[in-house]
Amino acid sequence: MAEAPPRALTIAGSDSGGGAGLQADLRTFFACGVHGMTAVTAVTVQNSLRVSGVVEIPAEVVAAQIETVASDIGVNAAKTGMLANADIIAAVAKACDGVGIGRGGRIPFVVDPVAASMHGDPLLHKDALRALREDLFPRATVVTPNLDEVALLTGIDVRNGEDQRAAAAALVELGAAWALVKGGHMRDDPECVDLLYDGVTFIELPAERVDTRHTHGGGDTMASAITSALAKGADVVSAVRFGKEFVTRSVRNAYPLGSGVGPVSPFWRLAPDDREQSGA
Ligand code: PXL
Repeated sequence: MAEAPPRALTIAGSDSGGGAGLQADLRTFFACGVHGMTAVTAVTVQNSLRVSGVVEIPAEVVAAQIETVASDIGVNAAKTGMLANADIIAAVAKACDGVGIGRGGRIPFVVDPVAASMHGDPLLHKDALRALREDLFPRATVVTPNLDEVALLTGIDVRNGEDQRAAAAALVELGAAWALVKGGHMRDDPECVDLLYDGVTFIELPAERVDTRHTHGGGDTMASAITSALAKGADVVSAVRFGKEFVTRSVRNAYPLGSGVGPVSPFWRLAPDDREQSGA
């Protein structure tokens, strides 16, 4: 009998197209050798072109999923994705406190503040941004916004490295232990530089910009790779470096699907060709 691997929990929405959301999270957990568990927050009706429907799960059912897996199976690290509304966010904060997830407890907590799909379809009610800032950021080991989310959360429109530092500082000010401001959306930059900050030290994480339009689930994959590394006991800086490397390889192995945007592939280790030989 094999030994049980570390366990990671994603608190996130379902993407029926299998590209992003909890499907991307689970793929990444398993690709990283971690057992993946889910607290489902919403079911999206979605393909490669658009999100055409959303059903939100009752907040108490989201909380019950967290409590039920934590009390029996145990959680070594957790992450959030789509949280949909303020009631769910409040219930997640309370349930996480109860089982020791987040800064008040001993279980690392990655908060990926998902607000919209890459097509701009909303995945979070506008009035829930405040709950995200006030209920979740102070509990976060690390927050992982992209630049659109940074603008919504801090009002800072990041166009260069200086803005990126100001945004990271604002996010730490909101209570996150670490902020990772992802630079992937600064499109005129030939590199894709992410910035990690803990209130003391700025750490720049550069990577090549991969030329593809198939990046569906990229943010989820990175946050899940970070969560996997934390579940295995890595410190935050090593976990984020691992996540950056992992997502760059996953984007390099993204594939077309449907007639819209295809998903990144966390299974790049199984890539059928030798694209992996050429890079990082
Ligand atoms: O990639 C962000 C994301 C998270 N969760 C769900 C999504 C998406 C993007 O489309 O659909 C359910």
